[in-house]
Amino acid sequence: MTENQTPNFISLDDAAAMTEGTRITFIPGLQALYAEALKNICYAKGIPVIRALHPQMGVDKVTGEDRQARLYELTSQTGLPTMFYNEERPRNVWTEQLALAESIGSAGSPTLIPENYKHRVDMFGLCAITLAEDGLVWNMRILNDGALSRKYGYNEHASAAAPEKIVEIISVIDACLDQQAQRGSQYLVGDAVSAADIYWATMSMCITATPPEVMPVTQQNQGMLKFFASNSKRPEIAKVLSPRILDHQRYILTTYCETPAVLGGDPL
Ligand SMILES: N[C@@H](CCC(=O)N[C@@H](CS)C(=O)NCC(=O)O)C(=O)O
Repeated sequence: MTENQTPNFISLDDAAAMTEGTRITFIPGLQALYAEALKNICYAKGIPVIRALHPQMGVDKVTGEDRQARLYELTSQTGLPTMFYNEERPRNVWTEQLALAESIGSAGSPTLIPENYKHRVDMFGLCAITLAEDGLVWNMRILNDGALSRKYGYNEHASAAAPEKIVEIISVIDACLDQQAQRGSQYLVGDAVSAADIYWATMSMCITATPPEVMPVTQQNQGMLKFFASNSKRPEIAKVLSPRILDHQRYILTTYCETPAVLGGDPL
């Protein structure tokens, strides 16, 4: 995509009705992390993505209808992103989305799920502490009270425990990168890029201040960017955010992902 091109978003109904291609739901202008990461996975795999509009939580002001009713009807859930491929069932969970991306990727694209099973154990373990229940994003999401965090188990006790869990996860990743550097690898697993690198580099933007040459500022994401940057300044997090973590994030995003990120929405 060239610099000035704004991406086109089709409707959810159109995406569901199509019988060919890879369609993924997004919120224009917002790097919703699971959607952003899947976009990066598809980019690394050379998969052309058709963007569709993800309906937002809440009720339509005019009709009073649940804005996600159609999404629920189509996918039996409402999480962002959902992924359609050809006429197959929609995929809503990162493990299924990753497996699909791996299988439909372009010839010559990197293998993101390592063939070596020991490496695969490491790769899925690192992804799980990043994306799965009680992982990095999960805990970041319950730092504050709100409609979304309530959906993910926010309560005072869980929220108070979240920062230490985030710190522990960052420390695991940092130790892994350190060990790998000593073996001469700049990747989280083995000697090549894997899904762990792409998911971590993308999702860890929730605890870093990411510059606009990597993540452009839009009307839709400015609040989120401020929140992410403020997380990076929490003393307990700042202490474990090593240059190694930041260098790896920058290297993966600028080498394997589309940077600056293409978001649509209203750039500032
Ligand atoms: N279901 C996805 C995670 C996506 C996700 O948690 N999305 C959140 C936003 S960060 C969402 O849209 N939640 C609203 C909902 O599930 O209704 C997965 O497990 O791979």
